[in-house]
Amino acid sequence: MSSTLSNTTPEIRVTETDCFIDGKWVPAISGKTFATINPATEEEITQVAEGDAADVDAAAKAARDAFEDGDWAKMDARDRGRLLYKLADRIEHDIDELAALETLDNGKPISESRHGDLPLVIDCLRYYAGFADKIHGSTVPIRGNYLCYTRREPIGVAGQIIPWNFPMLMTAWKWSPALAAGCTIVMKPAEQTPLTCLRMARLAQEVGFPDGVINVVPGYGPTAGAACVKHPLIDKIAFTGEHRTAQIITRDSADTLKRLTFELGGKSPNVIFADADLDAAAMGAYVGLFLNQGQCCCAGSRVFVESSVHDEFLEKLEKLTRNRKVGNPFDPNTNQGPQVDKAQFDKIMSYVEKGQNEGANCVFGGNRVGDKGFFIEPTVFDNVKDDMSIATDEIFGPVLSVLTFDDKEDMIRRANNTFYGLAAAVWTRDISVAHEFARRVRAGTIWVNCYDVFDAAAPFGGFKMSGYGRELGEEGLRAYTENKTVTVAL
Ligand code: TXE
Repeated sequence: MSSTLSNTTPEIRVTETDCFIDGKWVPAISGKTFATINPATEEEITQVAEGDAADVDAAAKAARDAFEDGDWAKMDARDRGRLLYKLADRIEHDIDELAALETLDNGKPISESRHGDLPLVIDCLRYYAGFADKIHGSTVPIRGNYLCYTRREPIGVAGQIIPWNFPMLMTAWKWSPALAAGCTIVMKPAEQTPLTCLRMARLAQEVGFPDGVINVVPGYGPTAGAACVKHPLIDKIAFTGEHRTAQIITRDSADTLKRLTFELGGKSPNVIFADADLDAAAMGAYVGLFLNQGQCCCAGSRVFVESSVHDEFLEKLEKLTRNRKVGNPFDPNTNQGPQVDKAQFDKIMSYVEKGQNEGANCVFGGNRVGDKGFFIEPTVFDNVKDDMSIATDEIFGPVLSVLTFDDKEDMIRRANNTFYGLAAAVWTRDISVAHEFARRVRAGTIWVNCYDVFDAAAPFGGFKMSGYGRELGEEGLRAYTENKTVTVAL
């Protein structure tokens, strides 16, 4: 591992810091603001409007009006799709600037925001743009002399609450299906990373989305977020974040019986059989955990290796980890930037300590990098046991746990021995073992001989405490629609 902390941050234009409500950029009604921090330097980037219940109320009313009445309600589905295509084109035009803004606010390496996140953002918008005029109902052959048909209608006003790990991509995952379906939006971006979501709202305004269709209220979860969850004019909450927050949202939404979709955390097993291509598997374990500083809901944080190839595998993994460049996220050669904030940094370091105290063997990393910015060495623990906290809890940082197995049955039982069920992967040349694993492991996504392969067309979401509902694909679109049955006497 090497580090490049000495490089400086380039000049980046930060122009959107207010709430965006009903097509206007407005300060929070309370006049309050909060700081968003550059995690690489710990310096304030700018102050941002701190919206709360009053701002959410204004946003919800604007979204309701836009949904019930006005240009959006009257717009043909195909024209909604055209607006989504235009937004995708506009983002593509500004891709370098948007990638830099994302890296500034979140800390992820510029190579990832420019060549990973942003292309997926654009792809997602285009995928759903094409769906806007293909949302069909069906005719239903009921008894008697009737014509019966169904209509897929937009669910209404969608409240969308997103985390900080993929700020623009989560915005795209939420906006694209909602807008294609004809919903309007009140979005609450994460308090750590509000800037790219606000810029996307500016671009949406510039390409012609009518006022009130997209509203963004930056602020904190228990105030602005909770206000979205409780607001009677909001029909649905789509949330990505921690399962404990989802439990609060479930309770808070009971009075208004909101439709809920949740994409939550994970402790995903990444299983390597002795017959696997070990170079590919080591790379899959390395990328599957360290991508985005380990801040991925689907991170392969439990790497199970068949005992007979443990030493060979570990050697390959260590070699990859040793070459990982940690440092200034604006250096195009950097592989790993800082964690998003001090709270996450402290949480991760406490797990490193727990791993050591519980008897796991730290074979690589385990320390802070430098003394400014929230940088942590890529860390590998070997000899991890199933009941250690580093093997049970979501760490959400660059801490990889290696466990061993000898028996397939036992491994599948252990892979499933978690209350999460977001993703899992298996590395083997045996097609039967691969498909058996895919069938028996209870997770929303299974990767075979690959990891972190995402596509706007492939549904994503969790079993068990990793959430419910799916994002992306046709299922992601359906989550923004209601089914209406119409029966006509003939
Ligand atoms: O999550 P929160 P945090 C996990 C990860 C991480 C931990 C804590 O393990 O270490 O969660 O991160 C808003 N009503 N994941 O604290 O609190 C909040 O403002 C309504 C997994 O950031 O869930 C933010 O916009 N909203 C994960 C969003 O919820 C509320 C991604 C997420 O914040 C709220 C992030 C409330 N009462 C963290 N409280 C993943 N699945 O990808 C907070 N929020």
